[in-house]
Parts: sequence; C-alpha cells; structure tokens
Amino acid sequence: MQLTVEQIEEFNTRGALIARGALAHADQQPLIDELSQWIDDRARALEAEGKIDDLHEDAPFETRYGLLFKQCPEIGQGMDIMHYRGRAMFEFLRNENLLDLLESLLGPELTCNPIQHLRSKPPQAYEDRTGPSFHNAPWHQDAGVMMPEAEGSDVVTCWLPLANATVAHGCMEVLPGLVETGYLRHQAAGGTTIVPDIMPDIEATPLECQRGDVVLMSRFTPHRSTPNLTDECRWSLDLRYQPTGQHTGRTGHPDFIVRSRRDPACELSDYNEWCRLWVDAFENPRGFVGHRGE
Ligand SMILES: O=C(O)CCC(=O)C(=O)O
Repeated sequence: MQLTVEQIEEFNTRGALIARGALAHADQQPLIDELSQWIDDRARALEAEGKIDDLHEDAPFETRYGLLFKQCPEIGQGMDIMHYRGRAMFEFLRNENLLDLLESLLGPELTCNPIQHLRSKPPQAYEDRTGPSFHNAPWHQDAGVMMPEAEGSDVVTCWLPLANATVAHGCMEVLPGLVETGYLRHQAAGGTTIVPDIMPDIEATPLECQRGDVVLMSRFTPHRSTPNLTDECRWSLDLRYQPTGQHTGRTGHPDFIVRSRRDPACELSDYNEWCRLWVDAFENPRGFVGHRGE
C-alpha cells in the first residue's frame, strides 16, 4: 500500500501516522508461527531445567508468553531480532507491503537500519519491577538512541503490533507536531530519556492499533510506552528504515539494502548472509553501539 498525499502530509507535519490495515494477516503469520515455535522450544528447555512447571501448550499467542514469563522471566532471553535470527523475521524485514509505505516517505532506495527490536510486553502484574525498562520505554526521540552523526539521516521508525495494542496494553504515546524542533537533549537516567527540564509541554496522543496497522514516526517525535494492564502480552516490532547511503547512527551493527529500484541486485535477499553479518558484529565488535544520551 502506498501512502496517500494526505497521509504523507500528516506524517510530515505531525511526525507520526498510523497506516491502518497496511499489512494483511498473511504478511505476519509466518513470523507469528516462527515466534510461537521459538517460545515452545525455549519453554521446553526451561522445563527440562526445572524452571517452568506448566508449559501452557494450549494458550494462544497473545497470552502464552506472559504465562511462561510469570513462571520464569528468563523465557525472553535471546528473543530479540538479532539474537534469535529467524528466517521468517528476515523475510518480514523485506516485506513488500511494508516497504511500499516506506518508499512513499523515503524514496526507492531503502536500507534497513540495524536499530530494531522485537518486544513482548508481559502483563504488568507478572513483572517484578516497575518504572522505565525495555518494556516501558520512557519519553525519548529515536534521534536520542543514534550517534549524533545520524541526526541528519531520514530514519523512519515503523512500530508494528503483532496483536492488540490498546492503551490498556501499553501502546505507544507520542507528542505530535515537533518535527521542526529537531533533536532534544537526552540523559541516561532510568533509560535514555529527554532531559526533564526541556520536555515539551504538549498533550500526549495514544496510538492504539491492532495487527495489520503500522505506526510511522519521525526520528524527532518524542514517544514512550506505558505499562500493560491487561492479561495479554503487547507484542510488537520496532523497525527503522532510511534512504540508502545515509548514516545509520549505529556503525557497530549491520544495515542492509532492502529495496533498490535502481539496482535490485544490491538488495540483500540471502538469509544466511544476514545471519552471518549479525554473528560477525557480535564476535568481532567494531564501530559504535550505544545511545547518544548516554
Ligand atoms: O515498544 C515499546 O514499548 C517502545 C518502543 C520504542 O520506544 C521505540 O520504538 O523507539
């Protein structure tokens, strides 16, 4: 789905847009099946170690991870994109429907930025901590988690729910209309966050959405997420894309070309090579991996 002129205008002025129904269920189902299998394998390994008593085999995708997390938070170790490195995940990063949205905003030469995460936010009732965390991101701009050299790069964040993401689930909230403000200074206290004294005094807009919707955000849009007060997990991906050739803001991790209308041969379509790039980045660290606010 290409974005309409009105949607592009909304993105450019508000710095945030929900492209409703941009993805079909079939676009995400292979990924959900892959994650379900990964969770099952991991749960069985933890059961064998005596850390999980009940596998909750019949629980649906929305609740099973939370029920396992409640017994053993270790269930989530290694579940992020670059660590579990699933084939369906790699294919999803190159999903045509997703890239069509990005092409509307960024043009036809697209690179997948390496700053990307898979998150399953369990019910808050199952967490033994409160406050800012990987599950409850404090107010920040994505420009704040990149090197300063990337401040001029047109990095667009795609935040995608794999299940319901209502306010009660702890969906994203944004402060819209601040694209022109540019970078706001961040600090590392309690997670990378905008320095409280310069936090814009604007009412937050919650971005409730469901599977199939795609939230698009500018790198200068302040956003956060809130605790999950339901008994379902809030499953999501946050991916970033940019015009090829611009600085990624994270030189220690691999980017790759996902679409090139000029030279399709330079697109990375080899799953094994994608895995090799990540393994190499972990085994032979070089470049910078960190947040600007630290
Ligand atoms: O998914 C979340 O809760 C936080 C995501 C986020 O802060 C981001 O994508 O930059």
